[in-house]
Amino acid sequence: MQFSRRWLIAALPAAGLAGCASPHSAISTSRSGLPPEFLPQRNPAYDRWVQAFQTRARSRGISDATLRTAFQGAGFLPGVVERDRNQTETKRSLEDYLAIVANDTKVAEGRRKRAAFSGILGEIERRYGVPANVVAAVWGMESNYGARRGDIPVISAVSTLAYDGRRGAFFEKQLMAALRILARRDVSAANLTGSWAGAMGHTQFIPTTFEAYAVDFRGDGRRDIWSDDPTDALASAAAYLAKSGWRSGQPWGLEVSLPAGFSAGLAGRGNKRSIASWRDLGVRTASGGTLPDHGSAALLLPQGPNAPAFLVFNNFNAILRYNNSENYGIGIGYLSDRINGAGPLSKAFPPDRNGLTINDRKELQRLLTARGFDTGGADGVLGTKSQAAISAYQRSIGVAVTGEPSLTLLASLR
Ligand SMILES: [Ca+2]
Repeated sequence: MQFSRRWLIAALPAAGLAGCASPHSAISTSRSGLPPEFLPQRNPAYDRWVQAFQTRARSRGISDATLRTAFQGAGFLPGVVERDRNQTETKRSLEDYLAIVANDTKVAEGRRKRAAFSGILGEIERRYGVPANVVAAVWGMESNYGARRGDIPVISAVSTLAYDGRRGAFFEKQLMAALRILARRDVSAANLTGSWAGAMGHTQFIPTTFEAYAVDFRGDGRRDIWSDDPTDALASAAAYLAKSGWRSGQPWGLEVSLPAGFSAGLAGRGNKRSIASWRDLGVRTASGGTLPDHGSAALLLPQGPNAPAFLVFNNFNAILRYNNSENYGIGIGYLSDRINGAGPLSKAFPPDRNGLTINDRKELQRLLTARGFDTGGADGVLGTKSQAAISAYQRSIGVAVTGEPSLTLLASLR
């Protein structure tokens, strides 16, 4: 893909990819109604843009009937522009990222889903060669196993972004693809929904990705990644990975242990070596065993040599075609292993720059909340809500207001 989906929907709070945004900042997308900023608003300049666009669409073979259906009730969504302008590319640490996207709740739900859909996941594995636990992990990562498919009308969202112009050409392509999806009757106009940036359904495919990779698994004539039945969506995720070079029977990678004094300079996806070479360098499995050989591999040290280390094989790159972020790739791999029954990572992450471990941060959040300074949960990830709570607490006890955690602050709460 030319455009990384991570780039497109980074920090996306509206649906799916919850891991990129603080889980506490998610907007409500309940069926009972969208927030007002996601309802069409009068905008004559947008309307003129749509008129001109429709001429371009007709010249590209989109019928009047499709255009009428697509734009009926569609309109300018101010909330979409606001999200697009305020995207903060927060580079989360792997530890924080995993605490959000692959925590114990996500693992338990993944195990339940894998069991509940074992029949269809097995069929998908036989057809595409992508294991059930990996497909389930993608499902969990993209839409929290279908719980967050996105309720924002795609035509309105992507036409607003195409009109707005910051990434106009890209979103006009998405809009054109969305119209072809409607023309093909994969989905009705009313059900063509997704995130504010047009990522759709269980798999959070943008329209051009849908066109390239979505499949109709049962052959009923529709590629349906939106409905409660996730069959097509799960098959589409597997088809995408298969087309991205997934090799059946091979793992994505594994956590490894490094010998004392190991040179971090050997890490990086560009530095592939044979397994024999990694073995010679003293790299072992996390439990100290001999490395398995699945072809050449690269070593990833997302938080340096004193934090969990990973060796990644060819299939890791297939995952990155889905979403070009190493944290995402490790997140999928780790969650898929956990869904398969594996335990947490062997090596602990070192304390953060303030000297706090994740357990310290969770305790801090619990204690602040107990004192009436709501941190919005105690996941160990200190987002804007935790910072505000720390600031309010600091103000209340008359110390310098920094919003930054510290061991002293934690001790004062105990
Ligand atoms: Ca179908």
